[in-house]
Amino acid sequence: MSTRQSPWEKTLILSRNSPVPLYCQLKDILKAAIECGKLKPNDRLPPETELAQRFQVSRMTVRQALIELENEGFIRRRQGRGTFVAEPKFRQSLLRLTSFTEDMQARGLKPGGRVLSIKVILGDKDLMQRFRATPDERFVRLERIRLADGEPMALEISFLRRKFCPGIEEIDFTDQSLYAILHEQFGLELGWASQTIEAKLANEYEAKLLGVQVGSPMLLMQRITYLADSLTPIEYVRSSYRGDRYQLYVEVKR
Ligand code: 16G
Repeated sequence: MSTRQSPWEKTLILSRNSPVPLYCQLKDILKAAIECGKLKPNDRLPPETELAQRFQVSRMTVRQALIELENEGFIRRRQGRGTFVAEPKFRQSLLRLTSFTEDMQARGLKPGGRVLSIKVILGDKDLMQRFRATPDERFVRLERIRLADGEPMALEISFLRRKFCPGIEEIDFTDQSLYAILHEQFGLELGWASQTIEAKLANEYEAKLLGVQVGSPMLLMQRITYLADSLTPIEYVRSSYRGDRYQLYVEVKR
């Protein structure tokens, strides 16, 4: 363990006379160091005992500061390995009907996808209702992990109305864009979508696939996408995005 001080640590003075609690002061110092880039993504923070010593505070104070920083997504604890500065969050606009592939390309990242399963299903009551479909209609269920530069970002389960894209279950969706295939191979024009967003916690399955801790925050986005005729729903998707890596963005007018 090095005792050499990093540049961000030189001006660290916590004021004991301030009405601001010590853990808040410490949190603000670490947050400022992250925001101005003195502490970079994946930099390792010194252990709690060392921070406590350097700042002349108790371990409880350090722990409280770190818990808050973790809750706000600035740092990540990796079991047995220490505490690291988190990657900054991707900002996802809510205004346009874009695909994961387009979103990643717009950020200069390489989009990717690993297929977990793809199959045809029949007689699912929930889907029949969502699509206002008849009982004999078949759907294709596609489950994928979505990657950005090889890093897992989301788990996505898409349900498609097979009659609009017959045989789509034969396609290998590894690193392929669903929206591009719907357009290029099946001539489908997507028009608009309705979408809900809610908070959830990663379950064991999601945590394992996305490389996060069980119980870490997730954004569950559910989308029903309609064809350009405005009336025909074609896709229902449940996308579980990592809450530590995503931030939703919308501009509002008064
Ligand atoms: C996005 C969409 C999802 C769509 C997918 C297509 C959200 C919340 N979800 O992840 O509905 O199916 O993109 O991506 O935006 P692709 O064309 O890259 O396969």
